[in-house]
Amino acid sequence: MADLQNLYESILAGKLEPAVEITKEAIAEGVAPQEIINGYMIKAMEEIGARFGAGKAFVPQLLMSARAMKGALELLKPLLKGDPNAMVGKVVIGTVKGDLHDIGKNLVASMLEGCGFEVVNIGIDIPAEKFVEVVKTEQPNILCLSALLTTTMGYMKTVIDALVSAGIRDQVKVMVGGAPVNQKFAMEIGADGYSENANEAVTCAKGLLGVC
Ligand code: B12
Repeated sequence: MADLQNLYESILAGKLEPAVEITKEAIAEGVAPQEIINGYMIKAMEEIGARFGAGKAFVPQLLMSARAMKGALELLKPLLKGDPNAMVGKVVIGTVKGDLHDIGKNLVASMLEGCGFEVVNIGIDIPAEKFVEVVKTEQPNILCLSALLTTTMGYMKTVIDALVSAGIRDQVKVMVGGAPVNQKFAMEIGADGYSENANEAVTCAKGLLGVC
């Protein structure tokens, strides 16, 4: 049996190799990807974040944990993929300017892809002008914005304002998320949707398109 508690410990300790090995074993044993991700991987990232917040862990440790999580997540990504013929809608997703966090964003992207969305993932540290440009060229149904810092979450409003200024706000739904973001904030900045995690992001996205 794959030692999933050890997967949690490995990510927490920033150890890539054991994290990858245990994930491989769990996949071979048929453990559901959602259980691996939500039950162990995200919990480890929450714990390292809490330790960092309490001054008991530092940036290099966050980076090591992020590396271990990303490596293990890479193996699970193909298992989150769904039927490409059942395309529900198109999504552009990115982390806003000033913010380099991308693990949660990439998880949301993978879940959406797995549930039938075509996803254009444009990366991290994205300025408003770039979001506007990509919405014009890709013409997505939904623009997803991610922010993990209290200092960058306000930039989501800058992006929405830029869509308004460019005259394209009514062409695309805007969904926001990230640890410091909540429903109230989402409504205040004029977003159409918010969800707390990657699973609910799918429900929210389908709801915005009226397909559930
Ligand atoms: C890993 C990490 C890093 C890594 C990021 C690596 C990477 N490639 O992403 C590194 C080391 C680079 C980093 C840097 C920094 N970090 Co950091 N980081 C974290 C940590 C530990 C985990 C984040 C994570 O990956 N979580 C796991 C994923 C799966 O969860 P998630 O991101 O929340 O995403 C889920 C939801 O939020 C949601 N979601 C996310 N995006 C979206 C988008 C949409 C549209 C939707 C619908 C949903 C959604 O769904 C996701 C999946 O369920 C958090 C702690 C925490 N608890 O969040 C701190 C944390 C976010 N970091 C923090 C800080 C302070 C920093 C630094 C400023 C540290 C420094 N002094 O340099 C820098 C800032 C760099 C920058 N400019 O961005 C603080 C933020 C505090 C604050 N209130 O603003 C936190 C909270 C740690 C803490 N407790 O203090 N960090």
